[in-house]
Amino acid sequence: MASIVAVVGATGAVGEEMVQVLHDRKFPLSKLVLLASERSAGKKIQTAFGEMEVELFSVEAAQACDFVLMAVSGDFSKEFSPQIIANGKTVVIDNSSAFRYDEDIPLVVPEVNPAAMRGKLLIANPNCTTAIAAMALWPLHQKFTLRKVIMSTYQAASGAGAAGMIELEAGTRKGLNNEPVVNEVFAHPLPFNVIPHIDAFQSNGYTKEEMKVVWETQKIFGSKDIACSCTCVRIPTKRAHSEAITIETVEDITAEQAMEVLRNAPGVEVVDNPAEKLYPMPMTATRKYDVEVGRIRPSLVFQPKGLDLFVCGDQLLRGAALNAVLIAEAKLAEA
Ligand code: 11C
Repeated sequence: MASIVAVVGATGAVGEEMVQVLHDRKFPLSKLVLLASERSAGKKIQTAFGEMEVELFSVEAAQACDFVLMAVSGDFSKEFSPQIIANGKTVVIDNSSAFRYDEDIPLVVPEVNPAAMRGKLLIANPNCTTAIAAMALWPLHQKFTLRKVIMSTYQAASGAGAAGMIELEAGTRKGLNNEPVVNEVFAHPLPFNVIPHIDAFQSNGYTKEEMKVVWETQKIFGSKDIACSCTCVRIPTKRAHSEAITIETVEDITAEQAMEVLRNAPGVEVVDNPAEKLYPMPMTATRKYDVEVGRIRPSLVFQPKGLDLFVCGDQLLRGAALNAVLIAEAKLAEA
């Protein structure tokens, strides 16, 4: 059945991709509405559906839709998402972290825990870093049971939105011209640098981005028994996040077994042929729906119950817009 869908925040990097993914996946739309605050309302933007005018957000306008994809701040979502679903029918899929840790709000990667959103109207989309890792880790967890996950990330500028990508590009040009590189979005200049600081530092010394990986992996996988630890680092790439992951498993695991499982996993592309210089890279993972997984090898620490692997996924797609649209598709199938 065709649906009325609203994208709130359609002028941002994630909102723009949501519109593109709805188009590319031929989501059954009877109408698409782009909603935004006063700052963007009235703007005409080019989309895959042609030129569209951004309309002013109101709860009533959102409630006239079957699905509302929220690509806005957590504060905005916190205020308005509960008001929208109060009509008892509109499904809100929220890309912010506003509701991710509420016990009764499902946090969903559709390939992992679709049952969690059955009958629910407000669904949280995970942090991009978590969603990308989950694609590789879930199939391995199902077969070998994860005991520990230790992750270091190499995160692209797009995680900070369009402004982050612009700051990286402009700063790189300035750096090449030996001009001073200014930083407003990132904690330090990002070009020619790496920054081990994403989101706010917490009292335990980890950043919020790092703790999101811990909290969200445990919630999505439905297991507090998986011990996770993460170091999140911003690097000067544009829009695909990379993750070096070490796992310890309950069952014995070999690289060949893991590769076999991952080759059959939805949303995963195994790219692992070092002899041919084939492994996951942001350059090849960018604009792909599937997450690239490679460098799969026995952990030198946890062998025979552990592996090291490298994962790359498009932050704006798998980490945000694609996941949100897949949630909407799964809700449609539920109806
Ligand atoms: C980053 N992962 O790379 C963040 C962006 O919780 O949805 C997404 C933040 C979130 O900066």
